[in-house]
Amino acid sequence: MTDTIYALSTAPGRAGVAVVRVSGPKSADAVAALTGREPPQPRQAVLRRFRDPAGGAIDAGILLWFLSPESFTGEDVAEFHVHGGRAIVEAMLAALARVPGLRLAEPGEFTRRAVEHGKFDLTAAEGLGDLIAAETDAQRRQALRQYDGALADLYEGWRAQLIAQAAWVEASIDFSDEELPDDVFAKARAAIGSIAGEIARHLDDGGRGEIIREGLRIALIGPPNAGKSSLLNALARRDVAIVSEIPGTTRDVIEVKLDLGGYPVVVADTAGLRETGDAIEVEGVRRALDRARAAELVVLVLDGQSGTRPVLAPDVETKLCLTVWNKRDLARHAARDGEINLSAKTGEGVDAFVTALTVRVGTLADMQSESPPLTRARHREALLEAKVALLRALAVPDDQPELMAEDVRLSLRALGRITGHVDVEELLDVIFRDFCIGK
Ligand SMILES: Nc1nc2c(ncn2[C@@H]2O[C@H](COP(=O)(O)OP(=O)(O)OP(=O)(O)O)[C@@H](O)[C@H]2O)c(=O)[nH]1
Ligand SMILES: [Mg+2]
Repeated sequence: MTDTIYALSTAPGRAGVAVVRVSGPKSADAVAALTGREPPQPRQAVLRRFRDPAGGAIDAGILLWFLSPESFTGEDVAEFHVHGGRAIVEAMLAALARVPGLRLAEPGEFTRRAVEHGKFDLTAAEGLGDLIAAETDAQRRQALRQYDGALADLYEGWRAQLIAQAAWVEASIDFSDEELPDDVFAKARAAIGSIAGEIARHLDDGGRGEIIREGLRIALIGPPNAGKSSLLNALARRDVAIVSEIPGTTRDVIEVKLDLGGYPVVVADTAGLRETGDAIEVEGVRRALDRARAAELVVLVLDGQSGTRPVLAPDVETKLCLTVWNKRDLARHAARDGEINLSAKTGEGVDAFVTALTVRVGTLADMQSESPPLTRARHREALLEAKVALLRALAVPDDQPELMAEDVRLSLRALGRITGHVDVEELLDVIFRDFCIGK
């Protein structure tokens, strides 16, 4: 029999309310032990006094009862909403520990049970994790979409189409041409080709989903003393990096996480680019260039007073999204179209810079896009595997349908791994059913 588990579901510490959740077949026992009564009507909040079965009142609060399968985990679930004090929560957990058959949940165990009971798939579970971790609006929207099943629908949709095609390929192994409709094999091949194309396009989305999950990396680069550290401080609205009139002040890469119009970004200040004999500064310049190459976007910060622009390496130049001329309070540079004059010191022009940067970040992240983006390396790996298997299947000659069937099956497995629905039994059942319809 499954264990009955319990845990504090809200963040630990002082709060108005804390929720202690119990899930499993003995949840009703837990309610009886702590309230001395039967569970109330499902999904109806009731006020109850909670006490320790070993004696003594703990608190008064709200009790919610969910009857299997209509609960988060799919099991019987009790929720105790108590006042959010440390001692109250401790006493509730101690009281539950005394109920026979109950144990403390492991991290993620409630969600895992929800997946096991088919409440949602793995991608939705991951979406839920991301939703709880979301710090910006774009992250929240993306996570909610995934929790709502957008990725599961996409991947399961491909899987369903492939299962249908696999059935036709299998049929062409076992039956002669006369017994099958015309062009079965050619049609299956075309359909498999179009799914492979869709997967390839999905993979080739510039990593926008991962960017939103993990934050888009922006590197501030430029010559020494141009004001990169000053600009980072202006963006962060605090003194993160050391600013001085001595060229070559910044050596290490300094990163600040920011919310740019709802998009999560990590802005990096770097060492000023120049030829130098100072070994530490040389290392700083190397790190600056590495950071620029690793970034999605590069901002070139120049001194408007000097008006000079360094030549960038081609691989850095391609990442360049904005050029800013700093020290506008001292000199206004005749900027080219799209370039920005600003003063990191007075703040003049910084808002315009932030707006321009936000537009570029938004374009990269492209939240308006119709199809949901790939969000995790785990999905990327499995999709790549599925794509490679499908491309192999397409290369199989017409007279070897067994080989094609095998590759389609491998791609199905890879797709099924993403949602957690790898199930050969199911696959065989469906193939058989589809096959009968086909005949
Ligand atoms: N007048 C004026 N001075 C500025 C402005 N921005 C930066 N400075 C000054 O320029 C000098 C260099 O600024 P930093 O921000 O340290 O320049 P940096 O690009 O980080 O320099 P390195 O770390 O050496 O590469 C400092 O003395 C700043 O006070 C500005 O907008 N106007
Ligand atoms: Mg600096």
